[in-house]
Amino acid sequence: MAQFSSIDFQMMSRAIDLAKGGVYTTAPNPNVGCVITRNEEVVGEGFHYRAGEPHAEVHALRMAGEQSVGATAYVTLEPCSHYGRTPPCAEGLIKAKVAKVICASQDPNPQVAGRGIKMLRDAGIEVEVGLLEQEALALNPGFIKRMKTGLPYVQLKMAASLDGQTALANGQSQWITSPQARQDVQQWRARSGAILSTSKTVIEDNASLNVRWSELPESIQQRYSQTDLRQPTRVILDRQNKLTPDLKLFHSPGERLVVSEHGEVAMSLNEQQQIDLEATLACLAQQHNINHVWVEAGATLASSLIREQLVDELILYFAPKLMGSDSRGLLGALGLESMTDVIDLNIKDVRQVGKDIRIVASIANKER
Ligand code: AOF
Ligand code: ZN
Repeated sequence: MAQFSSIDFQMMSRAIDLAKGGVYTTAPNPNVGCVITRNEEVVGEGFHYRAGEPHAEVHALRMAGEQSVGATAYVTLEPCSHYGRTPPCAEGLIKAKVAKVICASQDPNPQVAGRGIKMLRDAGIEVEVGLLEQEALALNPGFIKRMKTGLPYVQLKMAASLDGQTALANGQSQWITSPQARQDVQQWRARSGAILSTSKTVIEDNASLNVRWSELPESIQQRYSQTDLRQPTRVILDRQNKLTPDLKLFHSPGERLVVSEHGEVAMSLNEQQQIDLEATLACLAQQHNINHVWVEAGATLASSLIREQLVDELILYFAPKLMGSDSRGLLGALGLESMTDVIDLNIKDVRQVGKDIRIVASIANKER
């Protein structure tokens, strides 16, 4: 393992911060940042903003100009080696005559996967890999999971009273959580490639399930122009063809993919005659290049996704309310028979959003 200096850590941290500038815009491409230094001074920096546009290294090299000769480049992802929508960054770094490249992690894209590093080394450039690797990998959970497994990263959102209930026995449920929590949801939607829901949820709430500029937090409105933010693709499971054309879903901005017998995504049924969720997610990742799925639906879909170990992260909002056990709970049956099978969570973040509590947790005992 290479020895990295404190300047190295500082510069890679800067590159990681820069990369975050693309969280709402780069999909299906990864978020990547780059800093170029000479004599420990920053001479260039940049990040990837949108698929089809220049990669992080190109922006940083343009800014550095002649000063890239003999410089060190810090990149959060291995520089690419392939002609995609843009020419290979490894070639750009070689032409710019940098002396050293430090990357946080390898690119899991099979078109790159170490070839970028090899190209640089073959050209006599010193390359080191692994600086702040975990932090850099955390920039792109969806891209990495899609490249490595052919499945998207799945975040499941749920909202409930403090005692875990979501609706009264008579079905009344709307607005358990505060407007601030709903604004927070808008921000998560804006980061994701797709929103997954069911025809039941869409019909009950007449939900448009898209990103509404006016409801996004001000910090996002100030930083991004309305036209730059992408709408996630709305993916609706509709096994029984219940969706009707009058629904808001069909009259609001954003693409739609209906999963049904004759829908844009052909459904495959499992043994229980339910839509095969893994096959659906695989189709989204592999045919539609979706890295990151945000799920907003009811207890049935939530339970199935958890049972099938397809969820990576839970985003739970708890409102300071009590609803009692004659209400409906967050999840349906999980069929657990032993305490050793209980789903263990790792809490990643807890905070108050408006009046509510938000918990972000990953699933600890996931087998894949
Ligand atoms: C880099 N620097 O900033 C990014 C990289 O379609 P293209 O040409 O944009 O290529 C996309 C692929 O390039 C993407 O799948 C990933 O492997 C790599 N992304 N590489 O050197 C960057 N965004
Ligand atoms: Zn590149």
